[in-house]
Amino acid sequence: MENKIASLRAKFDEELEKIQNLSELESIRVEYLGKKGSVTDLLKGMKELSNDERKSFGAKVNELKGAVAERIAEKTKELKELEVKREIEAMPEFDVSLPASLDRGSYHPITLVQRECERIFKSMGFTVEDYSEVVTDYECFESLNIPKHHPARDMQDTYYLENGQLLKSQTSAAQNAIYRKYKDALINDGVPIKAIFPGRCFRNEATDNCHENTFFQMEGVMVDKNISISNLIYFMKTMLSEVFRKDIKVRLRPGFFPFVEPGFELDISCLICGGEGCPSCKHSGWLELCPCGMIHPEVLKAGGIDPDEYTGFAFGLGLTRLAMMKYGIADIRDLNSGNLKSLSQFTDDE
Ligand code: FA5
Repeated sequence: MENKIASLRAKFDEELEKIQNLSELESIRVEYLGKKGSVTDLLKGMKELSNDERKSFGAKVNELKGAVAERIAEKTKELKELEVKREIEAMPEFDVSLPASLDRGSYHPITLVQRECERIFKSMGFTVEDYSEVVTDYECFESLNIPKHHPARDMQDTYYLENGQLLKSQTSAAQNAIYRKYKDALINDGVPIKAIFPGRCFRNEATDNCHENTFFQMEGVMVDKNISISNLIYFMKTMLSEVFRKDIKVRLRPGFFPFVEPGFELDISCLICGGEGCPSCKHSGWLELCPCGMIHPEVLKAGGIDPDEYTGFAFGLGLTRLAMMKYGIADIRDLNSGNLKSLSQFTDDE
């Protein structure tokens, strides 16, 4: 019996020596250590042995099993290192001194308008903030004066996660955190809060030419002593004239959002049809672009700011719709299409 062990070990060593790659190694592993493998087979002959012989033979078979497994592990490591080496050797030479390829990528139209808006607001003293896409119910609704079961929640068909959090349905979800971040500088040092926060929003919407389920907004807030609607209108006008660099028709009408009072809808005359009416503006000639208003006292309070002392405005610019209007894209769904042929034709005109 012991001869069998020795000759199996010798056979294994000889075969292992010839192995060239990991798949051959796996075959040999199964051949020796698998359920029906040669090492396991050795145990079958044990029935004919005496108790003592069986004990010592069993121990030797186990020893062989361990040694075979160890050699296979060593060989695996060796072959993996060899594969990496071969891959590196097969890589084409890379010359860092060569000029860059002329076939350059391009920015997405939404990135272009986002950057443009950021540039405009930064030049007017606003900071640009980043915010999470997964937020709490408090951030997205309660801190914005929308308690649980408030009918205003139905205005946005929100995606809830199993843990109770949700995919941000509006960039307003960042307002509370911004007030908390800057309130001490406002109260103690008199530094006005001036911030914009662009971000991706998600709503379970039926899509059409001007509605997507995933789209970008850019929120803006300004809080200080004596901020009024005139300040709001000034910043909105400046932003639109800088983005479009031509005269565009806008209208301001009353709008309801629980987090502003008074609230407005700022619409833009559709630039796809020139205001005649088309699928991009739902045949109304106008496109809702940037709702806004004076921040509700309850929202300031939730942010740790005294509404008797401070006032402010907030707006929620539809960045994706702005990209549509700026670049004459008639269907909002093209922006999420990933179609490089249509998306790569816009360039940064700076
Ligand atoms: C809001 O989301 C408010 N949070 C905006 C706001 C902020 C109001 C601060 C007052 C003060 P609304 O649901 O209307 O409001 O969305 C704002 C803008 O986002 C719309 O005017 C539109 O331009 C854009 N928008 C909304 N839903 C979609 C959608 N499904 N697809 C593309 N753009 C959308």
